[in-house]
Amino acid sequence: MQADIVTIFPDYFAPLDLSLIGKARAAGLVDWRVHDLRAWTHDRHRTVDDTPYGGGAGMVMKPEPWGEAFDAVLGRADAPPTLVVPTPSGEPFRQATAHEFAALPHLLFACGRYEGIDARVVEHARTRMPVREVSLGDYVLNGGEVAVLAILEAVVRLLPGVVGNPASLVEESHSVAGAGWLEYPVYTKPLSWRGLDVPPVLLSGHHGQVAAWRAEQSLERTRARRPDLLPDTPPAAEIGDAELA
Ligand code: 6GU
Repeated sequence: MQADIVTIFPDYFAPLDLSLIGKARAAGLVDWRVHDLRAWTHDRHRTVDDTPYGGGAGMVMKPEPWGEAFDAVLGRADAPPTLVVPTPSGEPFRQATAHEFAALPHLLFACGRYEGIDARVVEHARTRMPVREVSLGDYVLNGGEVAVLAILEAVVRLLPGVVGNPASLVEESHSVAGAGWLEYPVYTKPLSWRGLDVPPVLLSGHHGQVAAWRAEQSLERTRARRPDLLPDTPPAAEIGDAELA
């Protein structure tokens, strides 16, 4: 997989080399290039923003540097990449989105800042390549850089050979979390720590009971923290043991 990242803060991406993703790069499984948007400005001050038409607070990123940046990336590629634009007004970025992106050979990330990028940039880009505007959640970051770090980590760990033990990915997708519930709590040694004991069922050696306990914990957590993930939450009493097994 190839990734191109266009940003006014290239330094944000230096830590990528330290991570799991850095190892994947060293192994030739992924490569990325970070481009400074200001390389495609032509004025003395290397201006990338301007005031919004229609008025309002803040600044908007000018279209011209973005157009030239995309021209440069497209010009070097045999086939158009998929443009990924992180924005709080995008579609939700989910695990399913990470799987979709992991199947693509080339991603181009556009990191906006300020109040966003002139809307014509995405409009024009759509005539040349597939575009995905994605959001990490219902809160506002100052720019796309942190979002791209998160997206890349979610995507690259799905590439064959990146995660040391592929069984952990399989387990993940077959797990309750993979089914759309939150993950159950996990424990390791010591058995007793600061007066807190590991739940005895986990020591029982009874696989069925362990699985049922984990499913129940997942469901309870999901109900408490993310009820939106459950289709139509019936009252607790209506959920029988059969459903939890
Ligand atoms: Cl993807 N970008 C920005 N700037 N803010 C966000 C976001 C993305 N997701 C949530 N907030």
